[in-house]
Parts: sequence; C-alpha cells; structure tokens
Amino acid sequence: MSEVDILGNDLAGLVANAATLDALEAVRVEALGKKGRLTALMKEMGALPPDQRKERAQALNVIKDRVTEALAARKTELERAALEARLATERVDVTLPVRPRPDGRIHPVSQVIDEITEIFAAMGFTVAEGPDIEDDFHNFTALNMPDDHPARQMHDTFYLPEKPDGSRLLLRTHTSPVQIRTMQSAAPPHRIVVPGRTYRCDSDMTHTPMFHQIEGLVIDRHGKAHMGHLKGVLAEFCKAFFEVENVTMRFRPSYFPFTEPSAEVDIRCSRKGGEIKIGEGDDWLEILGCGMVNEAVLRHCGLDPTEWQGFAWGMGIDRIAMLKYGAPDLRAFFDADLRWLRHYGFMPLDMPTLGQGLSR
Ligand code: 2U9
Repeated sequence: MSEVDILGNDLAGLVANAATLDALEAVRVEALGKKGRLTALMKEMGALPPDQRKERAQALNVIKDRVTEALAARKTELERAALEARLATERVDVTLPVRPRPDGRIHPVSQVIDEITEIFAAMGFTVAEGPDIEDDFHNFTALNMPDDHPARQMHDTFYLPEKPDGSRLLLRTHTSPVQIRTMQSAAPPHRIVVPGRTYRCDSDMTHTPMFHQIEGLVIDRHGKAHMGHLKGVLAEFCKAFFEVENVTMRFRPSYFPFTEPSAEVDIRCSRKGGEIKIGEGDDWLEILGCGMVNEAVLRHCGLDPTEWQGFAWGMGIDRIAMLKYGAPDLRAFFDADLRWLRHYGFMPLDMPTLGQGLSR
C-alpha cells in the first residue's frame, strides 16, 4: 500500500471514531488544516520530478475528496444524535399539574375605590387625581378655611419643614385640593370624582394618620347643578353601591366651610347582633357629607357665582369598606399582614372594571 493510501485509511478511521463535534473538528484540522497531514504532503509535491508529480497530485486529491465527504457525513450524524438526545431529555409532560404560583389580592380599599368610581363613571363622571403634598392655598385658603381655622393647627395637620420664605408645604387633609386644581386649570362644566390618600394627626381605634377619601364635584350653569341633582346622584350611588333597590336617605343640616348649605347623609339600616343591613330596619347609618359649593370657593377659583353653581360630597373609603365587607379593625387595613389580605382581599378576576356596567 502506498504512503498516500495509508494516510487515507488512517484519516478515514479517525473521522469514523470522532465521538463529538469538537473531536471531529480536531480531526479536520489534523487532516486539512494549515499544518495538516494531507496539506503537508501536498506542499512536498513541489520537490518531486514532474513525471511523478501528476500521479501524486491525482492520488492526493482522491484522498482529500474522500476525507472531506467523510467529515461532512460524520458531522450530519453527530448533529442528529445531539438533537435526538435533547429531544429525549427535554420532553415536556403536559399532563403534569401546574406549579403553585403565589397570587396577589386586591386590597378592600382598592376594591371599594374601583366599585365607587365605576358607579360614578356610569353617571358621566371622570376620575381626577392630584399630589399628596399640597400647599396652603389649595388645601385650606381656596376651600374657605382662613388662616385662623382650627384644622390648620400643627396638631391636626402634618407640615413639612419650613421653606426659606417661611411657607410650609403639608400632607393634604382631604382630596378637595384636586377639585380646586381642576377648576383652576379647565373651564366648567365639571363632573369629577377624586379618590386618594389623605392625612391628619389622628390615631385611635377608628382613625389612622393616613386614610382614604373619595369626593365628588359637579359644576354647571345655574339651574343645572342644584340640590335636587345632588340628591338624585347620591340616591343612585347608594342603590348601586349597597346593591339594594330602595334606600331611604336622610339629609341632616351640617356645616363645612367649603359648602353652603351643607348636610350629612344617613341611610336606613338595621343593626342585629352587630350586623348592619342596609335598606331595612329603623336605625340610621351616616355615610357621607355634602352640600352646595360655597360661593367663596367658586370665587377663589375664578368662577362667577352668578353664572355657575355646583354641589360636592365627600366620604371616607376605609369606613365604607369596613362596613361593606365586614372587616372589624381599621388599623389592620394598613398593617400589610398577608394573612389578613388573603382573608379580606379580592381575587383580581372578581374585580369589576369600568365598562362592565353595574351587574357583576
Ligand atoms: C370643593 C368644594 C366642596 C367636599 C365635601 C364633605 C362634605 C365631607 C368628610 C366625609 C368623611 C370627610 O373623610 S371624611 O372625614 N367630607 O363631609 N366633603 S362636602 O366638598 C368640596 C370639595 C371641594 C372645591
């Protein structure tokens, strides 16, 4: 056997025995690389006499073609084997049960905000929001609470450190500054509801320093936003929110600086064994405060009270949420205790969304 045939057989054996794609690449380099064994023989051909050179060239080309083909065939074989091995190990068992996944809950406060805004959205209201940190004007002055108003005192309101000009920002004590900002930035008519966090220096069984309110405001031309409209809107809200056909409401005269006249609204309920039922019984439950927007407030926002009038209301969301969903202790609302949240929270898919209407 010639030297060339021996090399051909040797290389064919190495290709056949290469067990991995890396080993096969090493064989290719050993045979055909720059310093490969076949390459070396080809280079040596130049030194042969011309009559032997042609014969040697033909023999070497035959071997080169054989080795090249063998390398390609072995490569295909190894790649297929690798794919089959992957398919065998990475098989998906679609009959396995899904892995347990920690699922969140909607906080009762968020749930109640969604329910309330959905009801007012159906009556043509939009949702407005604003900053938790406010200035004196938007939180007090514009709402007809002058400099000596008791709510402004340090022990009622959280103030930020004084600025060089002597003014102090504060944590809003109600969501009403948002209505002021709305009236300042857009022309009437307005029909908005404003949910959000509010803050007061207060902490006991029924008060937390941070709490939630939702307020509403309607401003329109004279005769188009009067006390009758206020009653109608609130009656519609109570029916939808407490899911009862008939709610008896009582408007008790009251006082708020930002409304005149002002009223507190109670609804009929029964209290048996600590359980409150709405729409029956001979007891009353206070649910919100309301009134006609004070003319002084309209003037602070640049509106002429001889042309425009409006009504507003406000209620505490946390207390309403406790009432509707039977959570006994207000402070537990903000403890971030997961066991509490799993018990009183709502599954996301149960959440009503705007546009689904009132039927759930
Ligand atoms: C503007 C004009 C008037 C909002 C109103 C109430 C009555 C009210 C309380 C309910 C329980 C606050 O959370 S609570 O303590 N609120 O009784 N709120 S009228 O009146 C406004 C608001 C903005 C421009």
